[in-house]
Amino acid sequence: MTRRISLTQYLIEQQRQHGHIPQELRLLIEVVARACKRIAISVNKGALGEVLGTAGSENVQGEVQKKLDIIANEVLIEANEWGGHLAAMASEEMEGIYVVPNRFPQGEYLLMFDPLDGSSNIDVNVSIGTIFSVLKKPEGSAGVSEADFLQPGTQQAAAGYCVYGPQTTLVLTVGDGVVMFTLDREQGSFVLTEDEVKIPEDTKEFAINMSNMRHWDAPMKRYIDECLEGSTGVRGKDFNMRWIASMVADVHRILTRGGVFMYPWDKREPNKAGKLRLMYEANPMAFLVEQAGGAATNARQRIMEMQPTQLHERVAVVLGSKNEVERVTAYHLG
Ligand code: AHM
Ligand code: MG
Repeated sequence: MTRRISLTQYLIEQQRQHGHIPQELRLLIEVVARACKRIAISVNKGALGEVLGTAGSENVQGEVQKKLDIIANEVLIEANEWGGHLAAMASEEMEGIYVVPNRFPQGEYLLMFDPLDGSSNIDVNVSIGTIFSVLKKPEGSAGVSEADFLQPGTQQAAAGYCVYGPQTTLVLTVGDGVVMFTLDREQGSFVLTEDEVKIPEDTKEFAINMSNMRHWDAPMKRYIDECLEGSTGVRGKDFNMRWIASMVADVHRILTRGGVFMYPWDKREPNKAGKLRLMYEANPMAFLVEQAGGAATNARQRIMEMQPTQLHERVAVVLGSKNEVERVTAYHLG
């Protein structure tokens, strides 16, 4: 019989044998995984659980909140606030940071999340997910404030996502490669199903919302035009396209078989750097992708080296197979 390793076992081994993660971080990741299991249950119930549709409110980014956005946010906060491993949390669905209430012990970590990424796919039964990023509170700072969160992605202690699709899969990095765990519903536990995830350096598959093409800048348009020319053009090969409109699902495909994902700056809202959020979407995905041998830039510089200035800061995103990300970035710099 093949030996199956659970998430708990994997984390304990990381803690004990490899000294990669302190006990507090292990606990934190386990709690996030447990919250994801609860979110998966709500997602799976769908209309039967009366969780579909809009909640009748807007988040800080002016986006209409779905019922599941709010449910997932509450599940993550409730699960994480009492364990003693966190100082504060921040979420796409909350304007300010959520400081762990005084009645609970305070820990050293900061947790950021997009509770339900790909919200537009909730009601149509297409893959969605939870994205999370873990930072350590800067040493010597008394209390906790929003400024403590404004650290570059290189400082992340752990990052991951859980994709709710045909399978529920938790993908994780603690800075020692990328591992994938599939939820075993009968056992109720996450089981290691992919070790040493690697993104091929080359690809013939790109992911971008083509309907925005007329709003892109010239280097972005050049890259896609060349892909579309196929084997008769400068690239000398045919490309395939996928766009799920759930970053988690698109990144999951790229971690599985390669590809390049792009949500570039565009002229629709020229004052915004991009659509996606740096702290709880781009940074955790960049960490995973780099740990799997890929690359992640904002079309000009490495995403993980960007110094954030705001919690809900936006960023252009180009990530995935290394050689394609380098090409897109070179076109922008050139
Ligand atoms: P969300 O966090 O509100 O769900 O928005 C982020 C999502 C990404 O998952 C996805 O890549 C993108 O928005 C899709 O945007 P668009 O509908 O413009 O194609
Ligand atoms: Mg999102």
